[in-house]
Amino acid sequence: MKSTNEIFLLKLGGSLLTDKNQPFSIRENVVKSAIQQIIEAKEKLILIHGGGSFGHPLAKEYSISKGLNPSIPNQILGLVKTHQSMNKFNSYLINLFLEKNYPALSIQASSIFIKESHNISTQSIDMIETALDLNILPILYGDIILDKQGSFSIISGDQIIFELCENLKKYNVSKVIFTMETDGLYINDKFNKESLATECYSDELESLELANLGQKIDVTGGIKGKLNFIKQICKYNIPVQLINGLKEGYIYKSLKNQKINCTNVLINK
Ligand code: IP8
Repeated sequence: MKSTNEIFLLKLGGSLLTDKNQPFSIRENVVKSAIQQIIEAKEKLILIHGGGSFGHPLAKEYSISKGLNPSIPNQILGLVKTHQSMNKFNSYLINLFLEKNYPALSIQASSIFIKESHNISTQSIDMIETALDLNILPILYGDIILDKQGSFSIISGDQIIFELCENLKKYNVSKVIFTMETDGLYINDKFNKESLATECYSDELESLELANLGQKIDVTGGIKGKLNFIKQICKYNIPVQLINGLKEGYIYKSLKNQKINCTNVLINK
């Protein structure tokens, strides 16, 4: 049985919730089903969602992830527009929770995290933990991040998850769940056929021969970047599960630790 200070971190991928190739398009049924499953599971968690078609196209247009570049026209305006677009997407999700009388609280990564060169810091972990104490569901999302050295970039949902794993004090993360559009990681097996990696150890992640990496717009590193974060998360002894958010009931089952066809990343002992 889970102890009372254990939580899940659940990431709803932007490519899952939106049509990433069509700006500002929400896959309403997918979003509604995910929210329903989270409510039904009645587990303590922090929800993090990606940018999808609300974040990546704008961030790309203004080259936000590469930082301040005065030669890009209206880049600062593009920076705040990127944030506002994510804010709008996040409000859509928050409103769906509130319509179901479920207490979800939006927390803007751009307001609680700051970068200094390559280091990200936050003073707001107590606030997130106090929200959890009050049985509030904190929801964070991929966002812009300002850099003390007079620049900025993008903080992805995956990076936020890593920062939470690193900084949470009162709560232990029992599992990080990444939802995606496939059952998990597909590899080329020894017969050169694509097969699902149902279990792999964190130290094997880098050497996996991944099949079909996808071509969608992604300013935050795509699947390769994700694997890098997963490896870092595993260093905190936190198991990671990659699941298919399109399969009925999978989010609920994962939150209930029920068996599903997915990729489980195990900790090296
Ligand atoms: O989809 C990116 O977050 P991600 C957020 O988790 C923006 O990589 C603003 C592009």
